[in-house]
Order: sequence, then C-alpha cells, then structure tokens
Amino acid sequence: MFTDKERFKEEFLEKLERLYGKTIAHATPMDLYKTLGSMIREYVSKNWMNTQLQYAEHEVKQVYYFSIEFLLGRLMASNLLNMGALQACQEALEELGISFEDVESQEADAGLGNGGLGRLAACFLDSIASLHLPGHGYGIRYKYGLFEQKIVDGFQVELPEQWLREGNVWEIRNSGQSVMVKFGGKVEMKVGEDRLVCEHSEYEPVLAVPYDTPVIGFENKTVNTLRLWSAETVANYLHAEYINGHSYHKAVEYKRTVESISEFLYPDDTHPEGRLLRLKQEYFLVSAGIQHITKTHRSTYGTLTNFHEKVAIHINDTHPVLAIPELMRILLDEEGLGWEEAWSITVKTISFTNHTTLSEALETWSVELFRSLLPRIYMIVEEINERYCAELWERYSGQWDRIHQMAIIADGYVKMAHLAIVGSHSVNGVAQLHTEILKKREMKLFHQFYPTKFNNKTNGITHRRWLLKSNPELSKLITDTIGDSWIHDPAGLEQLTEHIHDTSLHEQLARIKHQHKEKLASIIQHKTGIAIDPHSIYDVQVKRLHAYKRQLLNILHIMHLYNQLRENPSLPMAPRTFIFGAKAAPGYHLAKRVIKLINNVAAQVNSDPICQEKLKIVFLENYRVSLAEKIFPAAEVSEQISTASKEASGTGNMKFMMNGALTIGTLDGANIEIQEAVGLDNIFIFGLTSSEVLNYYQVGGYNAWEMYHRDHRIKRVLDQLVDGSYNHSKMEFETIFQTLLHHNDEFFVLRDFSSYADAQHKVDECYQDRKGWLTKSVVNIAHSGRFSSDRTIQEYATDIWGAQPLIIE
Ligand code: 26Q
Repeated sequence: MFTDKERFKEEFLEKLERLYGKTIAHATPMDLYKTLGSMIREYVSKNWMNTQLQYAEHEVKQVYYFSIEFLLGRLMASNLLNMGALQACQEALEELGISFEDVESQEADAGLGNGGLGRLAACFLDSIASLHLPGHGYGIRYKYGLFEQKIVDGFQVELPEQWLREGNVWEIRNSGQSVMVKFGGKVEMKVGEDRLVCEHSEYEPVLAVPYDTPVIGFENKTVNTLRLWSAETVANYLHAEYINGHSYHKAVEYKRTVESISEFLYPDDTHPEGRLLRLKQEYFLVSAGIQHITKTHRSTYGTLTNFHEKVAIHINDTHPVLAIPELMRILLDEEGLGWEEAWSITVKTISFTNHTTLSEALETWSVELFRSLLPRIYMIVEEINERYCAELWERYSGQWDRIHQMAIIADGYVKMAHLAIVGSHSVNGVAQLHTEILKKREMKLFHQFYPTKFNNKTNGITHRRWLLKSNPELSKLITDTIGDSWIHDPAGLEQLTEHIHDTSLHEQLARIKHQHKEKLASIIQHKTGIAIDPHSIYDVQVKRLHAYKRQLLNILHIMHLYNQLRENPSLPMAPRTFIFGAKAAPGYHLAKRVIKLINNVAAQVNSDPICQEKLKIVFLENYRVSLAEKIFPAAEVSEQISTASKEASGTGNMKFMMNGALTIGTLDGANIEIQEAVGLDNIFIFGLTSSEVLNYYQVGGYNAWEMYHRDHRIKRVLDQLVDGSYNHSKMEFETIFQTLLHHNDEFFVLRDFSSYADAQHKVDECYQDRKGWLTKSVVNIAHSGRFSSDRTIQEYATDIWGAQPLIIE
C-alpha cells in the first residue's frame, strides 16, 4: 500500500475521515500526522507479530539491551525510510497538497536521553533490526523527557518537556504483561522443605506496565520491540490503603510516590547525585525487565538452567547493573537453583559497556540507602562481594589495599562499576583509546584479574538516519557516483576514494552543502533573528555542555579572532559563522555561565559592523535530535575539542564526517580512529595528547598563570572576561576566570589555546583552497562507513552476544 501511491492516497483519505471525520481541507497538521502515524503502525503490525512468532518458533537466542535512556528523536520519517516507503509517501502526500515536512514536524522528539549514551542506544536498535538480529530495547517510559531549553537574556532556562501531550502514535500499552516490582520492607530467610526460603514482607508494590514500540528493520521484514516501562499503582494495594485506617492521605501519597518513578529523566550525565528516586528508577527497569524475560523463558523451555543459551542481556553503562543481583534473586529464590549454578548462568548472560572514565560519573550508592530500598538485592550483592573477595584473597593474599580497592562494597558504598565487571562476561569500552585507558589505568586492577573480559567496540551511528534520511541529496549523489551497494554495506563508501579528485563530484557536493547551508540559515533567521551568510564557513559545536568538552576554548578563541578583527578590520580571513548548540545540566553552574558567555559574545560580535562580513556567532536553543538532523548536513567544520583522554568516544564527530564536514579536534575518543581513517591531511589535529594530559595529572608541572603571562592573546581574552567587555555586572564571568586561573585550568584550555588557534588558522587557509577542501570532504565521507553502527552491532553480536541473524519471511 505504501509503495502504490494511488492506493495510499485513497487509504489516507479514508483513514482521515474515519479517525477525525474530516477532509484534508479541514484537517490540522496534527490530524494529518496522526492519520499517517496510525497507517504506518497498522502496516507494520503484521511483520511485528510475525517477527515475534518466528523468534519463538526457531528458539533463537534473543538480545535485550537494557538502557536507562533511549534518545529516539522522531520516528515517522525513519520508519517510512526503513519500510522503503519514504519517497513514495512524500510524493503521494504532495499530490494531495500536503507537505510531508509539515506533517513530520508535528511529532514531538522522544527525548528520553541526555546525549551520547542515549542516542547510541537508539542507533543500536536501528542497526539490530536492520541486520536481522533478534534484539530488543528495555527502558523507562518517562513522562517528561530531557528538559526543553529556552534562552532568556542569554541565560538557559529549563521547562518540562511534555512529549506525550498529544499522545504517542507509535506505542502500544501492553497491560497484560505487567509485572510487580517490590521496594523496601523486611526480608527473612526461613527453613523450607529442602532449602532456605526468602520471605519478603511489608514492601511497597509498584506495577510496571510495558508500552511497546515497533523497531523496524531497513528494507526487511524484521520488526523488533522497544519496551518502555511505566510505573503505576497496584490497585489492590491502593484500595487496601483506603480501607485500612486513616488512609485517604496515605493512598494519595502512595500514588504520588509510585508515579514519580517514571515521571522524569535525570538531566545530569556527569555528576550523579545519590538520589533515592534514581536508584528506584534503576531497579524498577531492571526488575520489570528481568522478571518478564525469565517468565517468558520459563514458559517456553520449562527451566531457567539454559537461560544464558537463549538470552543475552546487555547493560548500557552501570545504570541497569542491578540486572545482575535481580537475575540471581530469581534463579535462587524463585527457581531454587544453588548459588554456583545461578552465578554461572548470570555471568554468562550479562555483558556491560562502560561509557566514561570521569571518576565523578562513576555510580556509587550508600549502603544504608541501598539496603533500606532493596533489602533482598542488598543481601545478594553482599554475598557476591564476599565470594569475590575470597577469590581475590586467594590470588592476592596479604594485599589488603588492592582488595579494598577492588571490592564491590567498601567504605559504606556499593560500587556499581565493580559489580558490573564482576557479574558480566564482557566489559567493553567505546573507542580504542578509551578501552586502553580502562585497561591500563582506570580499571587496571580488574584488567589484571580478568584479562580476557575486556574488549573494545568502537561506537557507530546509523547511516540510515544520519545520512539517508537527513541528507537524501548527498545520498543520491553518492549512489549516482558509486552505485547503491553502500546503503546495505556502508563500508562500500570506500569506493568514493576513487573519485576524490572528480571535479563534477566536487561541484555537486558543494551545491548540496550550500543548499543545506541556506536552509539552516533560514531556520536560524526564523528562530533567532540573526542573518547569517551561507557563503561563510559553518563551524559547529553541538553536544552537551561540559567543562571537559571545552566549549570555553572555542569561545575564547572567537574572542581572540574578534580582537584581531578590531585591530585590523581587513584581516584576511574567510568569513566564518560559529554555531553552538548545548544543554547544561540544570545544577551545573559553570556550564550555564559558559552558555551566558557565548550569548554575550554573540550579541556584541553580531552587532559590531566591523564583523558584519566576517564573523557571526549563533547559539541555537534546545539542541535535540530533530534539530541535529538539520545541522549536520549543513556543517563544514566539526568541533571535537575535548581535553584528550576525557571523551570516551563521541558520536557527533561521526555524524559530521559522514556529511562531509572536516574535523578540528584533539587526539581523543574516536577522533583518533577518524584520523587513522582519513589521514592527517584530511583532519585538523591539535593539542595535548592523552598521555601528556595524564602525565600532568600524575606528576603536575602545569601552571595556568604562566600561560596567562606568557601569551598576550590569552591574557587579553581572560582580562576581557572581567573588565566589562562582555559583562555588565562585574561578577558575571568571574567564576570562569577563577576556574581557569585560580583553579589551575583542570581541562588545559589555556595550554591548548595556541595550538588550537594555529589549527583554526589552517582551517581558514585550507577553506580558501576550494578544490583542496572539497577533496578532503569527499575523503571524509568515503571513510565514514566504518563508523556505521551496523559495523559496531555486528561486532557485538559475534564477539559478545553470540546472536545469529534470523531472516523473517
Ligand atoms: C548516572 C547516575 C545518576 C544520574 C545520571 C547518570 C548518568 C546519565 C547519563 C551518567 C551518565 C550519562 C551519560 C553518559 C554519556 O552520554 N556518555 C557518552 O557516551 C557516548 C556513547 O558511548 C560517548 O560517545 C561519549 O563520549 C560519552 O561521553
């Protein structure tokens, strides 16, 4: 129906009438969006059901990707693309006088994630289904996703993000598969017939209700499931609260605490606070998921002893690490297995990805809080820890300090990363450098004890959303040049290397880039009132705002450029537009100040006639997936300037590259692998290396004041932070000045300033050599195939999950 345009049009009109009793003339864009959405959902339902039936029938091993975040963005166009129906559908709507873009833009982004980790989970789902793999996502259906950002007077203001306000056409509530999750209460071990039996009483029950969203494979018949759990009251318990005594207020209180579990996503991705509600969220997801999976397995196979042969559970960072003790609980308490057997099954089932080496991001929970919220789970973690420490003792007898450093429970805290390493068979980092740092430094002791558990899986992005869908013009140009095999096998983009000097390819590439730049210019004009020149270089830094990502280095360098321009208005430079997009965690004061600084510098620079031709700065508010899709195709310079060793991988870097932008970046995360792929001539590398950075941390020897006194450019921009150049109140950027100088510039912004300025100068020169630049751009696209998440997922499936594809008929 979706490829037969005439039938599609008929059905669309019928459906619109049935759902809303309207014709196109009277329908709102939202009516049209929901009509199309429900047609798509109906259309996939057959394949969805079939996929599940065939997985069951063939008894294939299934993968469950547990993640506290899934940053999906919009689904309509990417679903249509994967169904092979996007173009036909666009044309059919056009023939009905409807703009697909208007319809698509009605969809609220599903912003159920903070940034890289959540978006990675979404890219993975797309690749799993596209590679015919039996794999599903398990997460939380937050009522409010990541906050909506407004910029008011240059300051970030956060608003609740109500993505469900208009309903959600993609999900199906599956209340029949709800399970109960228990919090708090008392646990007693009693002697049963043949074993100790665990009795859990006086707990607070929470009903976990699954909402399922189809995950459609690309041009195949696979439809997997993203299952998001929502927390609801248990009816009997709610009624009992009414009946037993004083209790209208108690019942209301119960409802409030239960529903708060899936109410909002924590907006912080580096400074996890030890909040009870966060731990509740983590256990809620894990317990609901594990209970459901074990129940299904048991009813199929009659036993859980072969669980690890049919199920692989992957935990996305430590947030779902309680999957380990929860699976143990079910195997021990409900299935009655002995410890050894339960443990062996658990370890064989679970695998774990680490996404950070920042120590402040490592999750720990106070024993007190943990034990009172999850008494039975705590007992199991204690037992895991005791047995594991006994093993450590055997290997390292007498080395108290080492054992103390490696323990799961120590100094009154439960260390989630330690539990994850001990309880899983595979631990992976997300880029080569990151994995090396884990093995040699951050998790060195664990690597020595479990040398074979550690492995690397360099991140990837789905080329379907980030190239085919968001940049169809470039996709077509590639296909016209090398054929379309790259679509199913993105490594095939390498064939473009044979065309890097092709002038006609260059011209078409430039034309397409320019079209996207014009579109972005009009979006920017519309949203901010700022007119930017589509002939200027679009230099873009879009990502969460963090000290280590060093948006500050970028803006200080822009201040320096501005100083140069004021001194010499005819400074030879290609006109440049610097574009920023970034959300700061609401409690992260320094990050919020950096946003304010960017906006103040922007206001000044954009209104100064000296800069009119040469320099513009734009801060785009509310950076999110749907906006990202409009930015990457228009970008020419990709800012990947984190302090070396700090960015585990980065994935935005890959999206830019795939759309033909050139990277200016440090030797950090996946930038290193991008550099290896394209060669040093096709990327602008600068700054300290990770070993230099780590060496400074270890032995000292860095003095920020020295940088300030030695380099007049640095002194000048830093003084301008506090002398009224960009601020009205004196204190406004004092904190930034302080962190850079008085706190000795933890992220080496000043240390890298000079080499960054040099690299930026090189960007400017290279851009003026148009042919050279376009050649480099083609080289980047040509080598971007290895950063498709299809490659990443293929590696996970073979090396970690032991999962086989099943072609759905
Ligand atoms: C933990 C506990 C309590 C509250 C919040 C959190 C929390 C939430 C999100 C901790 C971390 C995150 C997200 C981390 C993240 O996005 N990391 C990024 O992961 C990407 C995918 O692997 C990498 O490319 C990035 O380098 C890495 O920063």
